[in-house]
Amino acid sequence: MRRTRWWILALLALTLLLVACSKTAPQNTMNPHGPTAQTEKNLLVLVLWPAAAVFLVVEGGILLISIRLRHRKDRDRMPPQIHGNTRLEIGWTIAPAIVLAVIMVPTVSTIWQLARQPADAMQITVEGYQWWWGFRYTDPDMAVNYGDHDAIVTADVLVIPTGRTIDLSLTSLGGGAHSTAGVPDHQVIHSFWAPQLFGKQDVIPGETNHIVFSADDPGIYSGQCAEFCGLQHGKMKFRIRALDEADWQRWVANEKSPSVQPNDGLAQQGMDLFLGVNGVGGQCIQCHAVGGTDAAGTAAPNLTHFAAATHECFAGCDFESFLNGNPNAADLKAWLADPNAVKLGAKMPDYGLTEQQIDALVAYLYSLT
Ligand code: HEC
Ligand SMILES: [Cu+2]
Repeated sequence: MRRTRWWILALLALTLLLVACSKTAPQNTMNPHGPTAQTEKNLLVLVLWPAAAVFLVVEGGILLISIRLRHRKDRDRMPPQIHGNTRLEIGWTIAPAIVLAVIMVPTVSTIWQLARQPADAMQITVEGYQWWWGFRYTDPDMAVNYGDHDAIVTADVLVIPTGRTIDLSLTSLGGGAHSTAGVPDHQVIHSFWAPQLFGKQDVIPGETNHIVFSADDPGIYSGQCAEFCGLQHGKMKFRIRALDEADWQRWVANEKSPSVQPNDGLAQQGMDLFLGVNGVGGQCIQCHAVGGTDAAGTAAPNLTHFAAATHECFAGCDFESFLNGNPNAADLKAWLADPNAVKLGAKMPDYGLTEQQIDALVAYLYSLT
């Protein structure tokens, strides 16, 4: 019995160890891809070595003492009892104080360094909802070229240019719906975290925290909410897509333009249903916006360029928008058929759509490139 228990423990330890060797770890703090993550990693490693030394000395000491001074069968008397050792006690009070004082210098200076907000940084507001992320590009040169020239707004995937310093303003905007007083409901604390680019920063209702960062190389960096925020906290994911200058310019030009008018019949039907032009449907526009149409809801992901290649995932990045470059119609159909069946608690109701209506809506949504 004892033997089996040891075996199980040993196997568990081995599993943990092997899991740590994974090569495909997209959220690895130890593999930074930008100066902010690099600075944070440097500090982490700097503190890690003294911490490891302290761990070895303290735990090693405990082990050594308990082995050397353990009770032995043939001993029938207590060993000599000693009380205290002033020199030792003063020593192990002063030593940690010195270690902490030394570590404080690089820690505080790193905190100050990372809190700097350069005036020329690109401004993007991150909006935390239950349970998805929205991104608002608030710089004047990022306004769309139609309607009231509002900011470019996207969801799920934060697209950025490489090498540019980005200043994120983190806001918590609740569950989407608003009370009659205009106050967002379900405002809770989230945390924005993409380990390869930056560490965690809390997203607090009524406050604006900042993350200043940049990405060195083009690529996709995954992130997720890191503060328990309700039922689907675990599926409140996002991706950061860093583009080189040419791709970035193309992306911006596309996002600035209104949604394309569908030219095939099914997509056109979907659009009518979405907007409710024939007296059927029309619920979607209570919450969603599609640039260049009457849909201007702000409680849910902006769908203007839902099918842009960069919008790789939807509904908190829990579903892929494309599979091998083709529309992932199956997942989108399941979503429209009953959002709560595939993401329990999602703040999008089931509208009892027919299969034909769902097909039309899917065709419309995938026409929004
Ligand atoms: C009551 C508000 C509301 C209405 C009405 C609504 N939705 Fe949604 N929708 C949401 C919310 C909230 C999400 C994000 C949910 C999540 O990820 O947890 C969402 C997500 C989506 C997404 C994924 C978007 C993305 O980029 O992540 C699509 C597509 C979508 N809705 C389509 C529709 C269609 C089509 C209709 C009309 C039949 C509709 N919605 C009606 C609230 C609504
Ligand atoms: Cu969250």
